[in-house]
Amino acid sequence: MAAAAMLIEPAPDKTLDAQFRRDVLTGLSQPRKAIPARWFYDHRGSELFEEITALPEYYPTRAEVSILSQRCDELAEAIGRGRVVVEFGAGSATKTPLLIDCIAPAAYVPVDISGDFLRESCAVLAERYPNLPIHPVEADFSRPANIPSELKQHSRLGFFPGSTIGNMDPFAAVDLLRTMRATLGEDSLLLIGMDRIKARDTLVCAYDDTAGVTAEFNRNLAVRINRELDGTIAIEALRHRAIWNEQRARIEMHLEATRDIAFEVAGRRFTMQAGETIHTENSHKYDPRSAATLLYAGGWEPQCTWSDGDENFMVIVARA
Ligand code: AVJ
Repeated sequence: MAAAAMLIEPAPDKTLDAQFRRDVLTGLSQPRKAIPARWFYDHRGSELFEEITALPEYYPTRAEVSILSQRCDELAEAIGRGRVVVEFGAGSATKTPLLIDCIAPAAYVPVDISGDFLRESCAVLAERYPNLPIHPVEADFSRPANIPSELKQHSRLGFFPGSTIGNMDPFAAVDLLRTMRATLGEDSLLLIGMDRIKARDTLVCAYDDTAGVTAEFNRNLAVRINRELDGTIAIEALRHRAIWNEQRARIEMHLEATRDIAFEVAGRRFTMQAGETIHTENSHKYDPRSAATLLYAGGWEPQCTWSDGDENFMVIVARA
């Protein structure tokens, strides 16, 4: 049975390094250069993202934390106690405890592709919650994952905070929501954070801060390519751009060449003309209706939606 199941599974994951190389080379070979946003998060990139969350212009983290802390009673009522929390992405030290404190879960299952991030966040939580069973799963959460079988008798709550869903275009987001439903199973709930559509200036400033941290975060992708893939990209010739795409309701980040440049990556040669960009991130924004439509399409029925006082951000509980 196990052997037969293995035969029909897709080829095992290539190593992360090989995936990075493939995504960068493919992305730089397209007529419109683009690299998936997941590759921002090397060690330095994760540090820079932490810094971003504390910037005055970057409202999403503060807004989400304020919802989770101020709506604890309502969250507990909507979710109930004793569920198994399955967090997609290794938990953040600030958000996960807010959830655990209000719903007293039966166990905590962080799913993350990076064993390092997993170990780190498990260690922090184990210290804080010595009686909470923690079952880390090292896996790509965009594929169906197996929840440890000893937890099967509990219903589950998927936890997907931070507006991470915003990095996906709606097609991929619906795919991911359906995969989460398959991972979580019958009777499950999903607690998801989504960033709201708002004034263009507020959005652009959140992704183009005056301290230049987001610019460094964006350029760090090129630094990583140079280091890990033998790249020769002239970092100082790349300018950070944050653009509001009104039609698609998303912030786009790009690295724009300020002059004609040529470089190598992994032995291959690429050129950029002045003004040409590498598209490095999409951050889709939703209003309550478009959020609900996305969730329905992904197999989830919204039950409750909460926003912060400024209506910057939404936290939604949906049921399978
Ligand atoms: C982690 C994807 C939610 O889109 O706001 C922050 C990443 N990029 N500043 C976002 C990010 C630039 C962030 N997410």
